[in-house]
Amino acid sequence: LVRPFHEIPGLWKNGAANLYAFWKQDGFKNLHHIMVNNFNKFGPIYREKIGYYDSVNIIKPVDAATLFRAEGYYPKRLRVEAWTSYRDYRNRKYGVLLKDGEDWRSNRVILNKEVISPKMLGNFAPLLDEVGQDFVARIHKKIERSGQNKWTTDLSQELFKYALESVGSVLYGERLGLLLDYIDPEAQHFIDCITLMFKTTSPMLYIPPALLRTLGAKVWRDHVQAWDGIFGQADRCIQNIYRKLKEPVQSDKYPGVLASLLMLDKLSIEDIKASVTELMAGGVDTTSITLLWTLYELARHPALQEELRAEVATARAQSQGDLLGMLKRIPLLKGALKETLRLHPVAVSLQRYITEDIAIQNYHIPSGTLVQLGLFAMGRDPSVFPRPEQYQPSRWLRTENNYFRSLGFGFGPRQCLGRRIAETEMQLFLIHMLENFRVEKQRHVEVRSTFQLIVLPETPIILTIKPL
Ligand code: HEM
Ligand code: 2DC
Repeated sequence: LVRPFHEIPGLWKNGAANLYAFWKQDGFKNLHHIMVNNFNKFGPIYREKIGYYDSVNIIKPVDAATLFRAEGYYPKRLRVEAWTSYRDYRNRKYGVLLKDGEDWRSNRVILNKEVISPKMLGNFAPLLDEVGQDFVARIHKKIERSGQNKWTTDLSQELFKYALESVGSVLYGERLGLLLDYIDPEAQHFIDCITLMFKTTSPMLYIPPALLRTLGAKVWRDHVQAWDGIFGQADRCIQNIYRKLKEPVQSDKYPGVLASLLMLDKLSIEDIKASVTELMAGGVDTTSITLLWTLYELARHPALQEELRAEVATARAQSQGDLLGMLKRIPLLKGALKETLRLHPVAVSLQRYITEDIAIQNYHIPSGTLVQLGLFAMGRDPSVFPRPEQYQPSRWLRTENNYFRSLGFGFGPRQCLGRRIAETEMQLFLIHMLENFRVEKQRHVEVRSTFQLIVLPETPIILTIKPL
C-alpha cells in the first residue's frame, strides 16, 4: 500500500518560519550538513520548504534510479533564479545550463558532439597534457625559488589558473597564458568574479532575486558585478577567435570548441556565445577544488599516494607515448577522483522535476514535484558506502557494487556537459603531479567544508610539495 504525498515526514507547512530557522542555523553556509541531519532525523525521504524552495529529498541509490527514470524527455533541474535574473536584467541569452524544453534539447544535442563525445578526447587530451606539463614546470620553478627544495602553500590560486588555462585551451584552441610569470590582470579578475558569483548565489536560492533587486540589496549588486566581469572577459575571448576565423590562413590543427561550433553553423552566434561563456565559467572552481581535495587526501594517505605513483609509472611505460592509451590504464587514479567526489562533491544535490507520478520509499509523489537526491549525504551514508569516512579509491574497482553510486557529474542527458573535459583535465593533472612531486601535509587536522553554492574547504588547505 502506497502512502499519500502529504504523509511524507518533514517541515514543509511554513516556508517563512523554516527560512528563519534555516538562517538561525547558518544554513546558507551549511546546507550539506543540514541535509545530513535531516536524513538522520526523518529517514531516507523527507519533504522540506525553505522560503519558496519546496522539495522532496531522497538519499538511496535505488530511489535515485526511480527518480531518473521519471525525468522525461526534457530533464529539468532546479532553476537558479539568480542566474536567470541576471541574464533577463542584462538582456543576455540563456546557454544550455539555463535553457529548458526543446530549446535546451536542440542546443544540447549539438554541443554534445563537440564537448562531451568520447571522439573529442583525441583532440582535447594533447592540449590538456601540455597545460599539465606547464603546471609542473611552474611548480618546479616555485620550489627552486623557495631555496628550500620544497614549497609549502595554499595551492588554490594556482589550481584556479590551471583550470582556467585548461578549459580555455580546449574552448579557444589557444593558450591564455595563465601559467606564465606575469598574467593578464583581466584573467585574474575573471577568476575572482566566478568565486564571487558562486558565493552570492546561495542566499538567492531562498530569497527571490527580484525582491533583492527591488530592495537594492548588496548581494544582488555584487552578483551583477560578478557576472558582468565573467561575461566581459568571455566576450573578449570569443571576439578574439571570431576575428581570427575571418582571416584566410587556416591550418589542419584542432581549432577548439568555439571555432568548431562557429564553422559548424548549426547554432546561432548568440546561442554559441551563451553556452561557451557558461563552459568557461563552469570550468574553473569545479575541477580546481576537486583537485585540491584530491591532493589533500593523497597527502593524508602516503601509502596510497605511492600506489598511485606506481600505477602511473606502469601506465606510462606500457602505453609507449600513446596518451589515450595511458588514460585507459589508470583505474585506481580514476577511483581516487570518484572517491574525492563522493566525500567532497561539487554539487550537494542533484534535482529533477519529475514528469510522471512515482512511488519512493512507499510514498506517492505527484508529477511536477521537485525531487532532490542528497549527493553529499549519500556519499557519507554507511548503508550505501561501508566505512564512509575512509578514503578508499579501490572501492570503485568492484564495479558490481556501483549501481547509481557514482553520480558526481549528474546523470543522463542533462548530466554535466563539461564532464569529459573535467575528467581528462583532472587525470592528466594527477599523472603529472605524481610523476614529479610528493605531496605532504603538516598536521593531520580534518578540514571542514562550507557551502558557497558549491562545496568548498572552509579553511585553506596547506600542502608541502617536494620534488621526487
Ligand atoms: C552541470 C558537476 C566540471 C559545465 C553539472 C551538474 C553537475 C556538475 C552535478 C548537474 C548535472 C545534472 O543535473 O545531472 C561537475 C563536477 C565537475 C564539473 C563535479 C568537476 C569536477 C565542469 C566543467 C564544465 C562544466 C569543467 C565546463 C567545461 C557544466 C554545464 C552544466 C553542468 C554547462 C549544465 C549542463 C546542462 O544543463 O545541460 N556539472 N561539473 N562542469 N556542468 Fe559541470
Ligand atoms: C546548489 O540547492 C544547491 O556544475 C541547490 O559548472 C541546488 C543546485 C542546483 C544547480 C547546481 C547547484 C546546486 C550546484 C552547482 C551546479 C548547479 C548546476 C551546475 C553547477 C552543479 C546543487 C555547476 C557548478 C556548473 C556551473 C556553471 C556556471 C558557473 C556557468
